[in-house]
Amino acid sequence: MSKTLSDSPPAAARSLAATPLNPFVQATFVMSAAKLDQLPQDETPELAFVGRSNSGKSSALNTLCNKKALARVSKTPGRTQLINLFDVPGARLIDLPGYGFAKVPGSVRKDWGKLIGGYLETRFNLRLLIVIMDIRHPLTDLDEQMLDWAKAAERPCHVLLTKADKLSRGAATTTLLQVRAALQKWGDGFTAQLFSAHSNIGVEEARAAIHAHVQSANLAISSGQ
Ligand SMILES: Nc1nc2c(ncn2[C@@H]2O[C@H](COP(=O)(O)OP(=O)(O)OP(=O)(O)O)[C@@H](O)[C@H]2O)c(=O)[nH]1
Ligand SMILES: [Mg+2]
Repeated sequence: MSKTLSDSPPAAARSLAATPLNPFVQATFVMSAAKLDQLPQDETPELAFVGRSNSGKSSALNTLCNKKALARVSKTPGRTQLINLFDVPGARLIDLPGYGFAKVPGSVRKDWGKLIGGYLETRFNLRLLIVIMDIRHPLTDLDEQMLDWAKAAERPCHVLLTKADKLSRGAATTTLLQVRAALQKWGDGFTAQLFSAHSNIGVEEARAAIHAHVQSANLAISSGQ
């Protein structure tokens, strides 16, 4: 039987980091939405990839799913302009447009803002934000606003400090520790790790962390917290 992200792990397998789970490899493209009312109205838990434009959201999603071209990657910032939806067993992955790209014309930026903001405000089934930050520019003002929003909306966040291949291991670790210390301001549900889509740093760790977040969200819901 295939594993689903919303299944409870067997009691003996609580150590998720050691569990070779990978429902992500079964990801399939569902649809692109230009408007919120096109999104499916069901209770499937959603995990959304958010972050600055060009930070590596689509690349991270592809790497987690072990598929090269599931979500479209580009050197040109602002590539993802629609909300792209992918099904995995028991959950849905959402690739959102990036924020903070200054060269996009104001009118388009306004539409994206509406789309991202509207998505975040209205999706009651949003369980986790996977916040992608380029390790060379972590915790920008817009990232902090996103974390503030997540805190207020009681949504946990797992930060992938991506492009870790661009730094030495020592420099990457120093940044990770600084980011983890800074995340304490937002509380327990805010975690961070190193990641690289190019050299596969942190891929298993990210799959396990995302799975663990989904589990604890399910537990909180089923116990009425
Ligand atoms: N070195 C390195 N480059 C990366 C990594 N991840 C992404 N990139 C590069 O960063 C650029 C942007 O990647 P995308 O995945 O398209 O970024 P995005 O956040 O989805 O961008 P938008 O959809 O435009 O917001 C591409 O040129 C990628 O090849 C990584 O882990 N390491
Ligand atoms: Mg993208």
